[in-house]
Amino acid sequence: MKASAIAHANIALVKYWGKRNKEVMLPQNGSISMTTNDFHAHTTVEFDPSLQEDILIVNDKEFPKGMEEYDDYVGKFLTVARQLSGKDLKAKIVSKNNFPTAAGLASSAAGFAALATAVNGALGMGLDQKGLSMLARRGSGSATRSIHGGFVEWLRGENEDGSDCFAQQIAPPEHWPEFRMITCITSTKAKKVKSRAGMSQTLKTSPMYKAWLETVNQNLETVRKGILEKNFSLVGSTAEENCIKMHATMLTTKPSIVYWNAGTIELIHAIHNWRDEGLEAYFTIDAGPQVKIICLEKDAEEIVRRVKEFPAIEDVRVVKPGPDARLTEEHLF
Ligand code: 2P0
Repeated sequence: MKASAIAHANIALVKYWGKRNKEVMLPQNGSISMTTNDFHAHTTVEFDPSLQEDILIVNDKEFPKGMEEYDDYVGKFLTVARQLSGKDLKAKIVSKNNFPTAAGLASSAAGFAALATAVNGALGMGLDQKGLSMLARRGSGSATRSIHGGFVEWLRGENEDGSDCFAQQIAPPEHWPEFRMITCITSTKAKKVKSRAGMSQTLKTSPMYKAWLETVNQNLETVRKGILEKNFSLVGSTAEENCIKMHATMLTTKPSIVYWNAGTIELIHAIHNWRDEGLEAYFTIDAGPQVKIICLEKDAEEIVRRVKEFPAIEDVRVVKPGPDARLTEEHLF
């Protein structure tokens, strides 16, 4: 009843921002992402009849009952896993990320994809990737996509029970190995507004949210087609447009949500200028200040060189399409 798994963070090209059902974790719209080859969570879980309470340790820090990380995330997730498996046992969970947590780098995506994969192994639930993506979704929406490697679409679905709301791979990593995202870390501080609270407030108060929903399906279609045809300009430009639209809904939320910092804005201008000069790069930004520059392998080195000239940039990591979530024999305890 012990298993370990590794899952990689994903970066969305068409974003998820808003739920239509908070209980079952259903999104207002579909989304598309690239699973990275680098940023990952490594998680070990053991279900143990002798445990009185769940134990959760992330990056060497314990999160007991009463803390948001346990109560609103892992505790709720374990309740779902226990219902599905029919095994009412307490668990010890130890997880480590190789990237900054809560800084707009989708740590919950990698974390819950790894946890769902490990729980499935530990409890012998026998879920396939579709089932795993639905289980991961109950922990965090974006985790749905990290079950698959490569380029992935999380389907919105129509059913209220979430039975048609899961992720599927558009293309494996080998399909487009030249695709790159350059993650530019402008701050490693935890963000002020967590995604979950932020998206809920946006849905309630942003006058732009309706326009977001009206145009997102077109973006999904374009990016899906662009990935299959390996049309870099189409994917990059649509991803950038989609990101700006999502941030427009955040900025117009009441009270306003501004995830960007000065370094973020500096890079946006720089990327626009580089493009005018013929260096083809686009950006995408999530619920945090980091800028992910979308480019092809041939331009990555030059872009990294330019990014490093900005004093505001604390770290630069280049990622490419990465693998599926998977079990590992390497246990953390
Ligand atoms: C995304 N983000 O598609 C978007 C872009 C942030 C901005 O998915 O409440 O941490 O756990 O479902 O998955 C962040 O949302 O939120 C996210 P919950 P999650 O990557």
